[in-house]
Amino acid sequence: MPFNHYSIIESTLREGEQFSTATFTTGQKLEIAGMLDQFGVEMLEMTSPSASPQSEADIRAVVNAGLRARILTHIRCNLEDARRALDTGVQGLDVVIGTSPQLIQHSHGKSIRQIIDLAAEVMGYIRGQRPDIILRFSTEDTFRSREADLLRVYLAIADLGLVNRLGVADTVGVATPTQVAAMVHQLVRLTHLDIEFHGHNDSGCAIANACAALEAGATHIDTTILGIGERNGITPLGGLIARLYTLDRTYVSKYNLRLLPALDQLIADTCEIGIPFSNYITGASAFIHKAGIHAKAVLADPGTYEILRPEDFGLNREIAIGHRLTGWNAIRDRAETLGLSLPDDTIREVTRTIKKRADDAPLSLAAIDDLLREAAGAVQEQPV
Ligand code: HCA
Ligand code: CU
Repeated sequence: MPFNHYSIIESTLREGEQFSTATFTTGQKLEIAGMLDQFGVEMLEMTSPSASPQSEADIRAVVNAGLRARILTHIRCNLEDARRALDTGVQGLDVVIGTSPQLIQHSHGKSIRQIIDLAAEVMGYIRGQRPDIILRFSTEDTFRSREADLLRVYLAIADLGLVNRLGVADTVGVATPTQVAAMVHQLVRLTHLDIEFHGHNDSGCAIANACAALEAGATHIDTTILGIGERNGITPLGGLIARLYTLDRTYVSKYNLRLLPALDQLIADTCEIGIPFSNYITGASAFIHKAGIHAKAVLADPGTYEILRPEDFGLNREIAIGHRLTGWNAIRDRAETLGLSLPDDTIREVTRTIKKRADDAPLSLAAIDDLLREAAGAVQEQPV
């Protein structure tokens, strides 16, 4: 069962750094890495040391932080990048080269034959230098590459016997879950190597594609916190967790789920973006129930309208009651919370008042509490 032994390659410190408003200081990188390590992700991917002097120094700083997570860096397929990356002491190298006609033409200009020869040279060099390193080879823009080209490249690399993992990358967010499953399944069947999926979210399939990859036998999924990355980003860590949790909570029980809100907030603050209202688990309205029918059922059993339990993430549910869709069960629950025991008729009357007033504008909780207390006073004043 792939869901029982998959690993997260958390790429906030690589793909995430490519997000429009992300520029992490060394201190911020250490903080993010430390919190992700506590959360329990298995691997942290960092920007190539070839990107800038600070990028190189930051890898060394994170490598020396003594984290449990393995530290990887992400490099282009060339000897110079490989040499610099090996020098940082990382535990893994993620090597990538474009194979789609678009990238062959406009990125590196190499033929498929030349790609295979270069990759063989680079993989051989890395393995020769560090027999113990975790080595991954990935094609960039996998899903716009010709299938025959991909198979030639992947099989040639697999046959070298040098890499631990093959990566497939939906670089432009164009793949469907069916296409991802077919590609991953093919690689699992043909190579028996670990398979990684990296998916962009341009057309909204990044989480579904990651799930399809796991179902087809992928062993590693790339994520970033809040999904930050190039353009509108990749599979978000919290979204992947929500997807897997709702299949079976045990699939994510290895992670410290209560740290998720702090992780999302840290990146929202660092990148100066808000957490979207629609965000998985940590969006402001993720656990707010509103309509009277929903509120009644949730008060009886939260499982009626909640597939994720907020308390598992250190969060609370909220029942919104000051609006025209409210119901008297929710108002009664509020009265009970206030310690007021009111007859049902009175509760129904207060509910009618709230609905009427909320037709003009929603009522605050304080305003509702006042109405309930007033009603309680009136009830007490009545002769017995
Ligand atoms: C990039 C491209 C990449 C690589 C993914 C991978 C992509 O920014 O270098 O190495 O698996 O989306 O293709 O992020
Ligand atoms: Cu990417």
